[in-house]
Amino acid sequence: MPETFTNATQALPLFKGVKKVSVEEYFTSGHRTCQGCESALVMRLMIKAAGPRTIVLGATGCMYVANTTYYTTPWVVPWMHTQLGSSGSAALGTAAGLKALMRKGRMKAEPINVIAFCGDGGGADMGLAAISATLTHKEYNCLIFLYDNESYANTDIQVSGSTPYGAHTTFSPPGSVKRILHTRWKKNTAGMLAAGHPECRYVATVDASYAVDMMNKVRKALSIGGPTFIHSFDPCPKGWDFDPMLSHELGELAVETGIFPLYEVEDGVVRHYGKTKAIAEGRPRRPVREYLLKQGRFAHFTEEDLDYFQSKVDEMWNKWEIPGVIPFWKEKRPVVPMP
Ligand SMILES: Cc1ncc(C[n+]2csc(CCOP(=O)(O)OP(=O)(O)O)c2C)c(N)n1
Ligand code: SF4
Repeated sequence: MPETFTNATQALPLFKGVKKVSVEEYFTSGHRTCQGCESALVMRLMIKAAGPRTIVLGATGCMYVANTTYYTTPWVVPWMHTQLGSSGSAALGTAAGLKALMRKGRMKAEPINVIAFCGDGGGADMGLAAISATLTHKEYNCLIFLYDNESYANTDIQVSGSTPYGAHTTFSPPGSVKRILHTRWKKNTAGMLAAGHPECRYVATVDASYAVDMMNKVRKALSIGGPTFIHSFDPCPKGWDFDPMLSHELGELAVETGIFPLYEVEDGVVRHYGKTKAIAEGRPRRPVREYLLKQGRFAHFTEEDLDYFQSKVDEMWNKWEIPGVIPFWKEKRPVVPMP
């Protein structure tokens, strides 16, 4: 009688400080991402946190294309490409396939981590329906990891639902008639998925500038059981037009200005983390201009545009039902006029 596989997960205790992080690498040399690409660091930390008994599935995008040049790959673990909008279905299908094979005794019963990653185009836009469906299937263990470089970067930086207001992309170049072509506010993907999937036990946001926090959230997501979701914030030197040496600093500034809050929602309980926690408890945020003006994609911003951006971030912290996480208002919402 084959051993019956249950929903057991690997025991992945949290790293207590950077000195306790494992030295093994499972995303190594052999990729050709741009210098300073934070998404490549995110891949490296994600799989370092997960460990060797992990299958990684990657939707089309920079982290597929730049990581699988003909006959080379930096992945040391089993890795498979999946279609641009399919990270959710690939995660669920792989988790279900493993479970069936183990139930039938066709492979040794052991908990194997399944991670499917996608970019913001693949996850926050095109693959949102499949991610949503996967987060309702609590009988399968898998993590969907959205790395957010705030554009469809691989096809030359087009606007996505995650692109910030006013950014210069190939679809929204500033011009003399219209200075701001992209006038939509960025989607709140992690908040939306956390609020809308009552049986998903874990949703978190991460930023590789806070590497230990990031790796520990990956470990939590993989060990809690059921489908989970993580959203990372990834400075992209090519798409955002900044000196590659600033990637880490921009990751910090996004958190310190309150633009990208670090939090987790575990079994319905929201916890802010690190500097985001301090902000939620009243610490002043740094002005958004310190973050925006370091990037060429906002070089056309006037004082009015900077004020508008600041006012929208202020709303997140002063008016949202759960600051930085869930954007409902208790009173009728005044419309802030765009410049
Ligand atoms: C269905 C489909 N439409 C379009 C493409 C072309 N395409 C390949 S990569 C890509 C960009 C993906 O953007 P994102 O998911 O944000 O990842 P990034 O490239 O930014 O890492 C696009 C549009 C495709 N591969 N499949
Ligand atoms: S375009 Fe951006 S996300 Fe893509 S490899 Fe270059 S830095 Fe990384």
